[in-house]
Amino acid sequence: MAETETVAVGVVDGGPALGGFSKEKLVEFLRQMLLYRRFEEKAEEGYAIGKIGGFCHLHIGQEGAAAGCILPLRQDDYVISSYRSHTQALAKGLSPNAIMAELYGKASGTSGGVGGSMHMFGPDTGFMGGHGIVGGQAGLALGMAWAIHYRGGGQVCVCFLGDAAVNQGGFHESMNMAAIWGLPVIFVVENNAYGMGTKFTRMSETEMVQKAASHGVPATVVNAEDVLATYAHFDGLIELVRQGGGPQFVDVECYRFKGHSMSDPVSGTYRSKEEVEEWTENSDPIKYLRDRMFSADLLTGEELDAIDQEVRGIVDAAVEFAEVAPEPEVETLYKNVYSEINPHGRLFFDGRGQ
Ligand SMILES: Cc1ncc(C[n+]2csc(CCOP(=O)(O)OP(=O)(O)O)c2C)c(N)n1
Ligand SMILES: [Mg+2]
Repeated sequence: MAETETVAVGVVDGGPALGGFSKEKLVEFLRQMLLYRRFEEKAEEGYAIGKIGGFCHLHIGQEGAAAGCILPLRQDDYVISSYRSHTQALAKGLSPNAIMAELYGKASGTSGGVGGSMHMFGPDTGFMGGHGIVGGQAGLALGMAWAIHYRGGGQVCVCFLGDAAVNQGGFHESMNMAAIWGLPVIFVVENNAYGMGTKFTRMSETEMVQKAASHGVPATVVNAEDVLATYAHFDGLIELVRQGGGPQFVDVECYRFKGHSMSDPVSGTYRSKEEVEEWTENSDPIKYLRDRMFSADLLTGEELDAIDQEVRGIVDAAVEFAEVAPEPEVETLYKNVYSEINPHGRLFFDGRGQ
């Protein structure tokens, strides 16, 4: 269960509330997380029946991190992430249709169907990928934070990383430079305790928050099972960073309910079936919020069903969209691989075998 107990029932703007959030806001959190869950379930199904190929890493169980860290952001703020990022893309405002079409490898996908599950992109919404190299996005986040600083504008860059990324060199170089330049970036570790089949405690002699200490970056911990605490925490941090407070590091505790990827079993030699069952039963961010809303009389069973039906409809429509979307043209195989202009100003791939 979430350890952060910030929730209290009260009144906000004349209406009933939980943890200082209005009923409307609470319903939005629940709706968002249910959308992520139903979307991932459809992705899982699509993969199982061979409609989706390649790699596919699901975010089921970690929805509180996507909602709590991203929903407080502005549209023009940036988010960058790892390969486990379908739901973060949804949270930042990418269309479910385009994300599903990308999973299906279709031309209407976020990356024209050539990126697949690991490479969702939506520059218009500030979602800057979807990156397959563990920790690789840290350096890119640093660059984006530098661009924000250079251009002005008060944006913030949130960089999601897995717990295995904090032992990568590029992560530490990025933290160091962000600190000395005071850049507007929040490094967020979605700490699900495992990097594939290796437990974090087996690959690190120090606690997660200590990773930031040598760089002088303030570090905090929040439990993403409690989306309200996570949202409140990030709302405050984002404002601090936006006002020029410099970088932050957050250890966001969560648990992955599914296997590392669709090709891995849910549990294996590295974690027991009982462990997964325990977390799935007792630390589900959706159940946690739902139950709190039920006990505060802020949600009825009928309301919950209606929200669930609505998001299921969105996801079903995304699948239908992806099913009929066109395949990418064969020529797109050559796009975005090398720069299209050579030093002589001519296209590399102009059919003349240069
Ligand atoms: C530089 C690099 N090394 C190894 C891999 C292979 N690899 C893919 S995912 C992964 C584990 C990453 O775990 P974590 O960062 O905790 O993220 P999670 O999968 O838990 O979200 C590894 C080692 C890689 N993609 N990039
Ligand atoms: Mg991990």
